[in-house]
Amino acid sequence: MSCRILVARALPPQVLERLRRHFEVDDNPGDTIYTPAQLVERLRGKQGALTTGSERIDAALLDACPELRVVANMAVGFNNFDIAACTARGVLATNTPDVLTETTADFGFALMMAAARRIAESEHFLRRGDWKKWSWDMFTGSDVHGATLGILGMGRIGQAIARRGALGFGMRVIYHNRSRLAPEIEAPLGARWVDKAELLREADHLVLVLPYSAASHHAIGASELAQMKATATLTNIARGGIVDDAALAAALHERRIAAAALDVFEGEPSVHPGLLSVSNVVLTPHIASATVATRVAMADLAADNLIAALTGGQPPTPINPEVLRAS
Ligand code: 8YV
Repeated sequence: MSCRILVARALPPQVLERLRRHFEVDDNPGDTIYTPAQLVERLRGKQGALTTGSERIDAALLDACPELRVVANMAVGFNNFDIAACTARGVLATNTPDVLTETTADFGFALMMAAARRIAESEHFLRRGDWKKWSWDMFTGSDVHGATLGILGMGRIGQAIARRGALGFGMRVIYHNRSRLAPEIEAPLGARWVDKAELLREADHLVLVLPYSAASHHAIGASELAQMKATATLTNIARGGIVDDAALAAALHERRIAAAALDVFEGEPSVHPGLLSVSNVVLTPHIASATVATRVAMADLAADNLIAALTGGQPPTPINPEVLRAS
């Protein structure tokens, strides 16, 4: 008998079709966001789940759904999973690294450029009908080429952004990460590891690409913003909660930094009202990985993980592979 799975959100139809060839699929064509209680209800009696960042998999849910054997997140980030709780119960968790790296880096770079060159702000000005004349200082921003690119979190996506900056725009790359990159990765980028204080002090354009955890909560708050240059920009494509959005709104309002660009927010899809009311911030609705090709690749990889895990294969991208070794 085939396994039963829940596909918690709407998916590209061809991927759903592929899953139906292997499993009894409970899907969500209306793309409703389930409450935690609804999610438990739908997961009861299922062996697998395909989730997105919107579904929380925690100890209480796992205890209420003891048949669950694999949770496949369609995201590289997995702060919506309690991995220790999964591992303790022998539940395999998987994510979708690599397939979104370049697409997400493209978007991070685009956001950084939009903040530096005031693209969204000037577009709003034009649409409002406020453009009456040219003037020398109209929407003057700061250069990207030749500037210092600061990267906080130098994993796959951070390195892809560094490549764009160093090789495409002649930027000087500095980064801060728990661990230093191998010299053979640093050298072609001219990338230099610095401590966090130097990163904040030196970066002309600071991009956040670190995973969210209790340790990275409010990694950028009022005191970090105060250490940045008044001309600097801040771009967050990592996770809401890494930036203290209230502190950032205040800093932008008082022009303590020049501009910001945010794709992720604390408590999204709600956005701090202070961010909505300042002009020097570019705001996008968590779309850094949103190209058709990449979203299909992410869904396919999540499906590959589910299919392998529930049909005796080797899941390609496990987060807690120790569960596989133990079984
Ligand atoms: C997803 C992301 O779109 O992969 C991630 O970690 O943040 C995005 O690519 C989002 O998490 C939905 O699953």
